Amino acid sequence: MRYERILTVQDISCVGQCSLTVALPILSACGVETCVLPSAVLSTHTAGFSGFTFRDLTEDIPPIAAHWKKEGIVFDGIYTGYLGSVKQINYVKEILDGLIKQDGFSVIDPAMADNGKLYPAFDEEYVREMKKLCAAADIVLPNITEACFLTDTPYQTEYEKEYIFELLEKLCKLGAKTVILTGVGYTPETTGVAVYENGKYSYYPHRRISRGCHGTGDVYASAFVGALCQGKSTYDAARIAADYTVSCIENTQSDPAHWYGVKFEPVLPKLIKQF
Ligand code: PXL
Repeated sequence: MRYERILTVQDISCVGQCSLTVALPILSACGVETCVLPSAVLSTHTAGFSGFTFRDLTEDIPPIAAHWKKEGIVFDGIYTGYLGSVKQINYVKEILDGLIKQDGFSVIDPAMADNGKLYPAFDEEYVREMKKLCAAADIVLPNITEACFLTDTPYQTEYEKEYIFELLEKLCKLGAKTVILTGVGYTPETTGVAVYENGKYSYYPHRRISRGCHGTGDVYASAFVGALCQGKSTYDAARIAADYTVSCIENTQSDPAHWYGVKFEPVLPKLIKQF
């Protein structure tokens, strides 16, 4: 079995089943050594809770990175999610340049928006900096809302293939090598993931579950990176992550009290079986 060392940079939302509390268990289950760089510590995530605490860890990043450099620590890949500040995005860009192996990879999930809106903590300046980070990425993994913000495209809930193509091409023009666009549905009952690699478009449709769930973007991205680290092709990793995310939502939808995230843990054996 392959054994890769990944660095994931995202926040710790202590409660809420997103970001690091999702990435760590999923990547570990995929057999990946997972090193973490927490971007911030929050009492909960910001989507639906109010009065959450937020401790920004931006200024901890340079000394942590400097220590790793001194120790000669490098990573096979980096996967970033929710980043707490504009300055932090710049620090992550420096890490991409200095701490990833020469043939290593970067997966940037520009976790900043959903359903046509930016998350509460973010503004236009944040989007501008995120564009630069995505430009430096091997793989970007936005949902449609994030893709619209990154490419200055008006957000639409209904669209044809041309609209999706335009988003994919604009994202590649930005500089990203490969784009995985999630939440792409051409019919009311389905959604899916569009993969754009070396100018080639492929699409994996899957079941759309009407109940929207928080944290599914992080579940998806973590399973995608895990599958990639197991040697799966980009398309297969995108497919495996989609099937896993759907199973997590199915495992949660009958429990209205569990509105803040998905019960991804009991479904992990299903993901591991893919490897
Ligand atoms: O799942 C994305 C995410 C991660 N981290 C924090 C969030 C969100 C989404 O709202 O608030 C803190």
